[in-house]
Amino acid sequence: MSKTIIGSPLPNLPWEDRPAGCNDVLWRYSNNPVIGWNPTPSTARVYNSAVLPYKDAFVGVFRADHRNGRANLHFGTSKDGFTFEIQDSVIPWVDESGKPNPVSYAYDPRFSKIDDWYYVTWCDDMKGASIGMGRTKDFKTWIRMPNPLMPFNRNGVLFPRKIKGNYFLLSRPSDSAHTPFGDIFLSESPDMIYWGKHRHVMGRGGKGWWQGTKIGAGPVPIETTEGWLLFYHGVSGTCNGFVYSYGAAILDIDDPSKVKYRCSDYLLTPEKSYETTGFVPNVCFPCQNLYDAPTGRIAIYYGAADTYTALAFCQVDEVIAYVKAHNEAF
Ligand code: BMA
Repeated sequence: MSKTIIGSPLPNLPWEDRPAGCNDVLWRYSNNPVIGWNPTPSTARVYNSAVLPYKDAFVGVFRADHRNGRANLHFGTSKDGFTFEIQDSVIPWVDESGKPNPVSYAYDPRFSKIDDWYYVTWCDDMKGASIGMGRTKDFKTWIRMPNPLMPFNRNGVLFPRKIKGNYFLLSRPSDSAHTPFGDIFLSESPDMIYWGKHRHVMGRGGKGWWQGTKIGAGPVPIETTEGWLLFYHGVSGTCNGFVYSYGAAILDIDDPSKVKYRCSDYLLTPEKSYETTGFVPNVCFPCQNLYDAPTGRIAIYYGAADTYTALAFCQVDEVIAYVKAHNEAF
């Protein structure tokens, strides 16, 4: 048992114990990838996707690259968190009056439940890459909200509850292309419409090179007794292109712009063939985690090689101990 995660039980969390002989903090699911090439008639690749518990099963918002190469979001369901029924049509966004309000493209969704609403954030087209935001209560009516931040920006990630009365959003200001820079910033809002009090949280760089080019928030942060546990991706610029790994940091519970601990080493880097080979090689891109608070078990969904959806597992106390033991302040 563990009392570290402040949250609900999820006894049906998709899970596999650490394999014998493995000493890594994070370990991969032995049947990865969980989603492969051409998963629905209209989609070539589904990856960088987000799954949440719903009743005694799961719901998800999936990044789907269509056969014309353009990305959009599809809704899907799962009984066990390992196998998915993904709709072949895109999420039909409407405005507050119910009028269709489609996106021109959408990718890298994060999915969070705050009070009675399920919120989606994604990379949206607002005359260039920006943060999109929308919400639903029933996975049938999807209400597109105003873009919270100006372009260019990506990796918008909401905190799962208000902090001192305000909503909080992490983001990564960028450029309109494949951004060769990028730090994580924080904004807050009283109503999910007006966002301000922008501040810097974490910069790229440090002693390790895995996060030397840019970083971006991954899944919705997990509330723990040590602070917000944030998994985030870090990018290294090699002579053969970008390499995406992911690591973790712990942010102050009342003021998440303060980094308490940040791990100098990655927790997972492209090693397996489904991570090193695909549409874009050498990419591990986490977008969502699920957890079971009483046992401290965490499952992380990550995109692999911009082609596959994969799963990794860890235990919260081990991750926190590792992050503290490898803390690097910068
Ligand atoms: C980023 C995003 C991600 C993608 C990654 C690696 O800029 O576009 O969707 O996984 O690049 O290609």
